[in-house]
Amino acid sequence: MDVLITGINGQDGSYLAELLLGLGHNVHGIVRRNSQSENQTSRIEHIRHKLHLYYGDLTDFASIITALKKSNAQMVFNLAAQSHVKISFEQPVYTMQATGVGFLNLAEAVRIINPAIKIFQASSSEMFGNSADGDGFQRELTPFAPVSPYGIAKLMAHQTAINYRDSYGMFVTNGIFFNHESPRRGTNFLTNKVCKTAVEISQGKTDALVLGNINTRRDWGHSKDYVKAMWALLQLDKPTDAICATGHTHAVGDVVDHVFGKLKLNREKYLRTDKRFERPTEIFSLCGDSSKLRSLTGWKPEISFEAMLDEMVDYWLKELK
Ligand code: NAP
Ligand code: G4F
Repeated sequence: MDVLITGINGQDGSYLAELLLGLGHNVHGIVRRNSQSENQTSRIEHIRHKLHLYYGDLTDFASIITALKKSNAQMVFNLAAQSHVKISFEQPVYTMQATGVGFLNLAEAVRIINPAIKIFQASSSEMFGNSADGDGFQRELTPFAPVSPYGIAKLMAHQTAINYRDSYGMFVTNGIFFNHESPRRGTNFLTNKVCKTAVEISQGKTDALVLGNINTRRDWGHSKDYVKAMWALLQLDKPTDAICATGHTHAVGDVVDHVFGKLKLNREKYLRTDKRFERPTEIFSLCGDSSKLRSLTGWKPEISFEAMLDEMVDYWLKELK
């Protein structure tokens, strides 16, 4: 099968490409032009010779049409987005264009070219804002109440997906994904910032880890597990909306404690906070109930929070040696 991945050079895109190549599919991807050419394929360099890549951008309708036509894809995974919540406050308009309208461009291009193409949309737990059920979990029917430009843009895309399903009978599935990480995570996201900086401290290269709010809680899983859920969702007979999460929540401080503990670093000595890393509005606690996904597909996470952080620290110990 020919499969197209937008955001193929991102954290999830690179793991999904590996998974699909392993299953024997022809993998196509959209990459953005960058003035340093190695940046545009930095996470997929090791498999680049097996991929079919097209320059494009979700804000450029013509480039999506070209990629759909050239790839002849029967499935599209929309993983491209301006995906950083804090940066979405600094670039709200671009975030709406790329993360919100970008999905509309893709859905419309598929409708025009071949409405039988199946679409996976990477929806986000950020759409819930501070909304939760009485027991503290977020579920598919928990009301959405986003508190960031990114969350609002993702909700636009999410509702557009449902509208294209209802209006045109298209196969468009929303995976409502909670935080997921790996050594390939951008180093300006919390987990990889902590892992990389802690290793630098342990090697005497820097003397502080400076964070924003350390009391917020997230449901953190591993990207490698979550791309398996994306694939499983598109194998179902019908499109749906489903949460992908571990069901366990940890505070930012727990990430620091685990990583500092592994490297034998003293939290009081090296951890500082600075308002510069806080957001204008914040989500205080995320914890997802993925019962629906688990019963529909049999998916379950295999990599624990601790094993994931250990892998990330080991990656940086090797990389920064
Ligand atoms: P990521 O590492 O930031 O990757 C995003 C990818 O999108 C990158 O390859 C980036 O290109 C590309 N991109 C950005 N703007 C684009 C545009 N206008 N047109 C085309 N491509 C564009 O994100 P991720 O962690 O892999 O996440 C994948 C998707 O899942 C995203 O949509 C994200 O919002 C969503 N999501 C992620 C999480 C999570 O915790 N990771 C949770 C819920 C939902 P470059 O490589 O050139 O930068
Ligand atoms: O790692 P984060 O930046 O991830 P955030 O904001 O939860 O968003 C991620 O998960 C979403 C799913 O829920 C995705 F849709 C989205 O694309 C992205 O992948 O921050 C995690 C927590 C936040 O509460 C943040 O305020 O860590 C807190 N934090 C504290 N200090 C920090 C920092 N976050 C970052 N990035 N940098 C800090 O210095």
